[in-house]
Amino acid sequence: MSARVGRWLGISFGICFLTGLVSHYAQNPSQPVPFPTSPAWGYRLTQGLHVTTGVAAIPLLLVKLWTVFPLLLRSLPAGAGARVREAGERASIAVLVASSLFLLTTGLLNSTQWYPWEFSFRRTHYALSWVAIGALLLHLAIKAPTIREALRRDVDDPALDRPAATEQGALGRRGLLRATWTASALAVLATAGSTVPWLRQVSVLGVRSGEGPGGVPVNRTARAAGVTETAVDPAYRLVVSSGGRSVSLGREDLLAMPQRTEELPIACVEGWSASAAWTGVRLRDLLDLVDAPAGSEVEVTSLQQRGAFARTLLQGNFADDDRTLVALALAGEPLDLDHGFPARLIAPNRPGVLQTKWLSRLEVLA
Ligand SMILES: Nc1nc2c(c(=O)[nH]1)N[C@H]1C(S)=C(S)[C@@H](COP(=O)(O)O)O[C@H]1N2
Ligand SMILES: [Mo]
Repeated sequence: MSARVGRWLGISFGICFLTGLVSHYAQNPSQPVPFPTSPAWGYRLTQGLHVTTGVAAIPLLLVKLWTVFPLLLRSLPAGAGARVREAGERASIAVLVASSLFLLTTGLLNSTQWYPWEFSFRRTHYALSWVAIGALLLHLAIKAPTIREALRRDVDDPALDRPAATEQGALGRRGLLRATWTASALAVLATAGSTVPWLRQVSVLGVRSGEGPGGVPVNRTARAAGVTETAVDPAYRLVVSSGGRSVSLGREDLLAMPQRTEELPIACVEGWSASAAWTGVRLRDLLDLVDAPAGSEVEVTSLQQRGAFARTLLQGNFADDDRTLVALALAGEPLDLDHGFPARLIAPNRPGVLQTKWLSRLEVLA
């Protein structure tokens, strides 16, 4: 049972770890190897996989723990050497279990947009993912012979059982395996809807599964960001600057520039995503107004005064990409206040947290 459930748990953890690395790197301001701007849907896919495999792992981990739990409570074997080895292995399992539970719990709460803690989610979740993956690899190395042996045998074969486990319970092993796969599949269906449009109806657990203006859900509202007045102020200006040069543009000025429409997704780290047609000014056209050199990094500032996403960094390859827009409209309608009116950033293959709304400044960094 443990080897069979563990195989899928291992696959889920592997995908979750790799896609997590992608997400962490994509959010790093400094990127020695530039994060690619193509395909535009890349981050949508990797982050959807990240959240989905994490959710799938929850029932798998619970069943896995249930099947091995009595083993962890056995008394230690006789003999100093065997005792130290066994204690060491159990300590590594304790680290694996604790870090896995931490990752799945914080990840799940995060995907429901509930952050009942003080620490930085991203940094802590990332650091512990290394702990978990290290402990997992150690565990796999130690257990490899047992796993291989167990997977070769029929699941009902009692040869590898601990002595107390041979008595048949109400639910047979095949039954429990089927129940486990079903629980995992249901958990996936219940969450994946926030990424896969036709699953929206069945996604009871998916946050942001509802529709927002233009068919795109709203994350933080203008009210929550405290911009309800500044965003509609007739004196609004977007300031674009580079070195000593600077231009200041109202929404009418932006609308008078050549407009481009791009189909680009918003892909939130929390797992939901939605693709839409955004219309606005090419960011590069704005940078050209102030003669910003190619490859310039741009500091993007929002009208929002507080919060981690009020200011973000746009790397040079994103700034120069033809599809990166200062969006003024969504799905053919003027941008909704909650989607970032009067102007917001939208770039391909970029984590949602960096798609800054309610733009006030674009400042080219030297
Ligand atoms: N100024 C500002 N921009 C922001 C945010 C924010 O809190 N403040 N949230 C970001 C996050 S986390 C996401 S997922 C997207 C969501 O955009 P939407 O609400 O238009 O769907 O906006 C991003 N832009
Ligand atoms: Mo987000």
